Amino acid sequence: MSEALLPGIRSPEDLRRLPREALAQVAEEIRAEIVERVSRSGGHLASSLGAVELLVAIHACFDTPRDRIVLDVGHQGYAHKMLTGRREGFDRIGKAGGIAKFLRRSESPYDHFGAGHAGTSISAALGMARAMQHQGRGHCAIALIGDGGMTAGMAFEALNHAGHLRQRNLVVVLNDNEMSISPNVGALSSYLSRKLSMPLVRRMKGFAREFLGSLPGDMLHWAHKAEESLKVFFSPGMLFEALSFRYVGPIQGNRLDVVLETFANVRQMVLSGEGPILVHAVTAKGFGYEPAQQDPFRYHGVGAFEIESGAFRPARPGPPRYQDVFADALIRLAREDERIVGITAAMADGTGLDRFRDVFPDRFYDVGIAEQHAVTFAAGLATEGMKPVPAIYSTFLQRAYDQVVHDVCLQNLDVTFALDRAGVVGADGATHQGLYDLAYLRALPNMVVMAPKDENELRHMLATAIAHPGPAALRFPRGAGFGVPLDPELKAIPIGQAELLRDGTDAAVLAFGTMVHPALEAAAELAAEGLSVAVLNARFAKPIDRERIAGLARRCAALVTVEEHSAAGGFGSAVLEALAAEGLDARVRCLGVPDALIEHGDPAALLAELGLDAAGIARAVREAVAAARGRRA
Ligand SMILES: Cc1ncc(C[n+]2csc(CCOP(=O)(O)OP(=O)(O)O)c2C)c(N)n1
Repeated sequence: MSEALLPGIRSPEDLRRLPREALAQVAEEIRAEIVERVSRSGGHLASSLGAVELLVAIHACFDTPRDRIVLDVGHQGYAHKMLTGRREGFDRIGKAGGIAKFLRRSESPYDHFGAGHAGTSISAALGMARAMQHQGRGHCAIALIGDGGMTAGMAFEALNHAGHLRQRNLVVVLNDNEMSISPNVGALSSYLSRKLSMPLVRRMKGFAREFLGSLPGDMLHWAHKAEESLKVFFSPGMLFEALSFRYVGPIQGNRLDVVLETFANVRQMVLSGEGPILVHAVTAKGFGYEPAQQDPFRYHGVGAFEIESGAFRPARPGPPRYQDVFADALIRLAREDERIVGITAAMADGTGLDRFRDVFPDRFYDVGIAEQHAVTFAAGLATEGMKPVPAIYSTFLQRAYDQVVHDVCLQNLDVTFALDRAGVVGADGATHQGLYDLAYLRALPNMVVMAPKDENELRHMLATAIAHPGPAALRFPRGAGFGVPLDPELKAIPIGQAELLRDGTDAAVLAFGTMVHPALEAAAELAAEGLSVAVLNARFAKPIDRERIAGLARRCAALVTVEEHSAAGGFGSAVLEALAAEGLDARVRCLGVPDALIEHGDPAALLAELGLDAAGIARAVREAVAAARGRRA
């Protein structure tokens, strides 16, 4: 290969200065660099590899950043990051102080819209396109969305609206690789692939062209029209044309010559007011790196690996992950109760529900990236006496809030929400932190909200939530448990009952979920200093164990609440409300996450920085006791 070109590209302007023939080399260099850097630091590999040509071509053909590019989720955007001056940042992607794994407006003037959650790109791009129209600017907005992202309700809502507006300066690029994280689901996805794979379609199109081409000259105009209609009828375009989009495709999205030509034409179409346009690009997830292309599911999000063989570093043996303990407990309960069904919104692997699917394929539902539908679908199942368990990350349930309120809680339906990744998530950063679920669930009528102190209690809480006849949510963190022994039997815990793990008289730590074990450590440390500190495993954030908490408030000079959640509206707030209702004038310090964005970084380091570890809890108790003694003196 001739001299490397990528180091000379600091922005898309540099890319556009290169001759077209050089762009294939740029794409190759980007691909090699993605593989090389991700092999060291981890990240979203397969999606980013599949989108290299699309991103090179979009930046080469459009006038970015004046033309806006909006990436759905942002996980496929490494080529975009490399073309926009962030190559060096890859050494610290997802690490403290480094660049984000997703998109952030604060990171680059080329990230026009922050992303991390799927399905938002078309709405945002439509808003931008509309704003440009209002302001008399002649540029366009381009949304790049995967076929997985397209299963989100929002994407359809946006297509519907864009078609209604006939938004001339909007381009939607559908990156169709038939994969979400696992194989994509849904009628749209099968429609697209069915249409594409029909051999008849290909033959019909060829035949039509020949036949119509042989017609006399004055019929040529009609011939073209007829060919267009036939093409649209037999291609996936019919659907999008019905929504008032001009359909371009299907094109081979990993053929750089093809995508360059297509986007150059599309830009001309936009300039002559022919939008909205949908470009249907068929790509291969993991393209160009054999192991990822062979197994795109395994290489969706990866840790470090060896480039030559594709082999991952062997996982260090350790305690089981919460998600696996959850799934195994659910399988066990489902064996005894046929009413139990598992639901995931495109996260079968992440939530552990793939294990459930293997045992109960008929009682497992992957609804696509459609959290809202997942919740109301669960509500519908519950009305007929089933016991649905939607397993959804804390951060993604945010999208289905009205469904939780209106469809589940107001009707007091028997739905068990398993909220995985609740707490600080680490490398995925601000968009994925599970820090708000207590606040948004605690306010709801009929809802029970709990969190286990460890993986063993998680199993009992799952049994509790499923036995409870109304809505219940249990939140648990990402990653491995504590390695505690697992009880042979699963027992329901009385709703609202906390557990006093250690008695004390100087102070009490009211700990919630993941903070219980650090609180016990802190109490042991403080005992060595002569302080007698009680530790309560609160278990429930709604209803809280008012009686026990009031008792501790009466006995101890200082109370400290601690939770891996936003301090505003969380468990500590519930304690303050309860004490106020009891008329108790207790001194309470609430430890939690402050009202600020929590960025990516190592979870343990982040928690320590936030004072949410044994040392931080001990410090807070010392201060609280000193303040209380000062007050008494
Ligand atoms: C609302 C929401 N739910 C779930 C996810 C988790 N997630 C991240 S990427 C992804 C799959 C996206 O598939 P697709 O859009 O087809 O892109 P591809 O990776 O195939 O290129 C999912 C489910 C998310 N980011 N947002």
